[in-house]
Amino acid sequence: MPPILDLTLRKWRVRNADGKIDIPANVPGEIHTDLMRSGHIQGDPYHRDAYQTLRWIGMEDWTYSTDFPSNLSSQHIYLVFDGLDTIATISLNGKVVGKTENQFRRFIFDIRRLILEDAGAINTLSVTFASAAKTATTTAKAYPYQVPDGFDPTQNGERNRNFVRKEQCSFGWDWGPCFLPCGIWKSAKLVYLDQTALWITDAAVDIFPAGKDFGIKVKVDYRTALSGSTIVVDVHVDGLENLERVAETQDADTVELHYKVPASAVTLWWPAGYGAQKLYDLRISLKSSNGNTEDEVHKKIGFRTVELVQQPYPSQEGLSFYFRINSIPIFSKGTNWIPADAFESRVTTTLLRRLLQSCVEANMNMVRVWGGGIYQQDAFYEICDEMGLMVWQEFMFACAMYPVDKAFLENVREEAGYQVRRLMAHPCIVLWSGNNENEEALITGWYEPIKKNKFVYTIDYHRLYHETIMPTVKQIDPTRPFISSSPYNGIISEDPFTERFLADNGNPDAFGDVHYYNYKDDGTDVSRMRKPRFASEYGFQALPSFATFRKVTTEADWHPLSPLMVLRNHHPKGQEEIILQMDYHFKRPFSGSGTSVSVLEFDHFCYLSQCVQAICMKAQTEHYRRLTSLPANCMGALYWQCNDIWQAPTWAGIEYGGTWKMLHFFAKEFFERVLVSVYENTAENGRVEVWVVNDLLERVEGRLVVEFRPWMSTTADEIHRIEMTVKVDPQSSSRVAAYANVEDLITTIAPNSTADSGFLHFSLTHYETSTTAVYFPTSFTHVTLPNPNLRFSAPECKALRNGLVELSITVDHPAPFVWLEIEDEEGRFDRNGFVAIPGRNVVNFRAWEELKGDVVCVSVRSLYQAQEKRPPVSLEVSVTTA
Ligand code: BMA
Repeated sequence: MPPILDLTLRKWRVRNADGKIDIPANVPGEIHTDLMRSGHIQGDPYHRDAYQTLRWIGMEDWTYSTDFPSNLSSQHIYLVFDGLDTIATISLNGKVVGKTENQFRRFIFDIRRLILEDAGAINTLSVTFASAAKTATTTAKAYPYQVPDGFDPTQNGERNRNFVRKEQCSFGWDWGPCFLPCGIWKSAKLVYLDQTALWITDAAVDIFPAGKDFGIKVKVDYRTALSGSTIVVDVHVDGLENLERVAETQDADTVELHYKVPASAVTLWWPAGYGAQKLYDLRISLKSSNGNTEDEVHKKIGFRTVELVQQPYPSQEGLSFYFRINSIPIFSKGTNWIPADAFESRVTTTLLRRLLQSCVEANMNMVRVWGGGIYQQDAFYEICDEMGLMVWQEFMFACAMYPVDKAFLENVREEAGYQVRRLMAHPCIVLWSGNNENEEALITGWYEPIKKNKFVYTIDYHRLYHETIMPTVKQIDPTRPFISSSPYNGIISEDPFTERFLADNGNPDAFGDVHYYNYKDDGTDVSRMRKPRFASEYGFQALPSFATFRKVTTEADWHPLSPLMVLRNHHPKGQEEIILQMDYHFKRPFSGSGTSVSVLEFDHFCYLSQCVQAICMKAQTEHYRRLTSLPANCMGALYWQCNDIWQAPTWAGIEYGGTWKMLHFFAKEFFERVLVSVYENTAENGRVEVWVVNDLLERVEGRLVVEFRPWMSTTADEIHRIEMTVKVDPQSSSRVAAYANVEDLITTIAPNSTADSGFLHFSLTHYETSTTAVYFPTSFTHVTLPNPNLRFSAPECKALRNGLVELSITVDHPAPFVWLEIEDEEGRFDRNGFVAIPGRNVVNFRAWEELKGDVVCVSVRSLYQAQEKRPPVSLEVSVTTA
């Protein structure tokens, strides 16, 4: 490794154009967090409508500067930026070194001729970031024709984002604020390269199937000032001591090596739920033949094969669309990932680990890194590798048309190449996808100019995704699947390359993936939903918990339709839609339209919005899972959206900060590998169908017990039950029972009962495990619940050594949607939003780390509380450590 100077350790300052603000800065970091530290942003930028008043920051130019001594002389001196956000002019000692316009590229400049080397001389380095919003507008204006930017005023953002290669949602999105940060957002360093040094600038590692075995291709780019010495490259994989090298090529600054790895020599990497995630340490070292100098790079790799199977069926229209890993078809279960913060410097490895751990704990095996955000930091993919979370990785283009002038395409080509080389060693990545929804926008004419001249935008689309990104990806990473967009209908032929554009065939559900949203109809009525091969987006909004929302708002905002609430919900009519969906299922916790409610009513509104979101998402996800068997053969359910960028009403299942919404607890159940799923088939006169979905590679055979429990029951054994034997083949779904309608179902089990008098509980025992499901036969608008008299029966809890706390709740009558909240303690419950039954119900709280306080406040409520407008039952729990 040549000597380096880590520029992140230098003292930096940042100033605006007129120098009125001149403050210490952080590298890596961004302007907003610098301004927060200096007090120029007072308070939390996420507070209320602060994001609107802070918009001036994104309109200014900002100059970051530092200095460094000239204490090293070298033949070459490189300045390396791993990320500049975004419109940057880099100067050294007052002379321009270079200009960059892409947040997603790494830049290396040879600054040898500009550096001051005299002893005692001080070099001044500065990076000026021009306003991305202003640049976007100027560039768009100068472009020969209009390129629709997908702007929606409800998102309270800036225009023309499509002209700047910058995180698209930083211009505002339907779930996120517009801040437009700028800054040196990744590491920065100087590399001194002299005659005795070698420097690896890039190392791309491709693991691919080679017949029944694996191949490893390592491509190393390096720089050196060595002359007359050959470069020797060595690749070592821990545990695979005798790698067989099958080819080697060497150019002036590149070496490419191919190795063969017998399949029998490796332990495979598997997605979560299918096996272990074996990772191997790979070391690439470069040496000069005289042995004096060297450099090395480490990567963690895994061996697995990945195929995106798009094959015809013998007797039906369309093609399959599913991932086959190590020859096993996998039903992809998971969610869509957005940036975890508007300010990336606040996204720590700990936060990423908690969020991704939350995904695995909810039985997910895939996350889709959506194309409107950022290519995630290395830690994200390392954790996904470790946890077995497959990644559907998009290129950062979303919901817009994009320019295609030469400079833009060249910029994108560099970006795609860099990102693919950076990420391709990760076994977790199973797909590259060109963009989010741009094909749908194009083909179905989302924007006016497209309707007027579709040819222009179709040719542009082809240039960007088919002629620029696709060949770049295929050349570097030829075996990993690539699709040009999501949603996508596949291709008609490879040669000539011809896409089956989304609207160009009769049955879009029979090809590729779909995005489906329907906010108008009852979100639990699956009869209107699509029957796709793969559902890569679907969702409903809910509020964050009141505890979370309260932190960034004031009392005046606590109304479902308060101006602030409506402002922060960036989805048009989002609040009304939440209320509409609530009306299908529950009694409103307030009277009237929601413009004036009490604090308690608003608290209940937050809670109820989460109940609604959870049941709608459960219904839709189970619909896709039931379709796993032919004819639909649906093989994926990735809901919108995993996480939140701030505290607002959004589609997220996990709040900003990491608290699980009710949806995420439901996800844990609706993604279980063996699922009992009950639904009312409204297309068939309300027939109630009981299904078992089996994701396992083995047949499920077991006893299914169905119990009816009256809401008025006061003891745990006041139930009616029937039992049946079920058998379900591996990796399939099967209808195991059907009843003419809800009444038929109820009276079969409990002869004198009615649909509104109780609920059903299903439990399926197979081998040693059991799966349970709850079914409410009617909407809660019709049910009168008795007061369950919720209480905690354990005033003092023991924290077990692994950070687990056992809490118990006692009720007099069954209580649906029992919801626990814990204040100021970071962790998650093992279940939540469940039906408590008379007697003691145990819930475990597991802290992410050590439990901090010995007194924590836990509150619990149920639907009864919400509808009777009673406060949640709160208790201070003193935790003793075992
Ligand atoms: C899809 C996504 C996002 C959006 C979400 C909710 O269109 O791709 O762009 O945030 O729906 O509207």
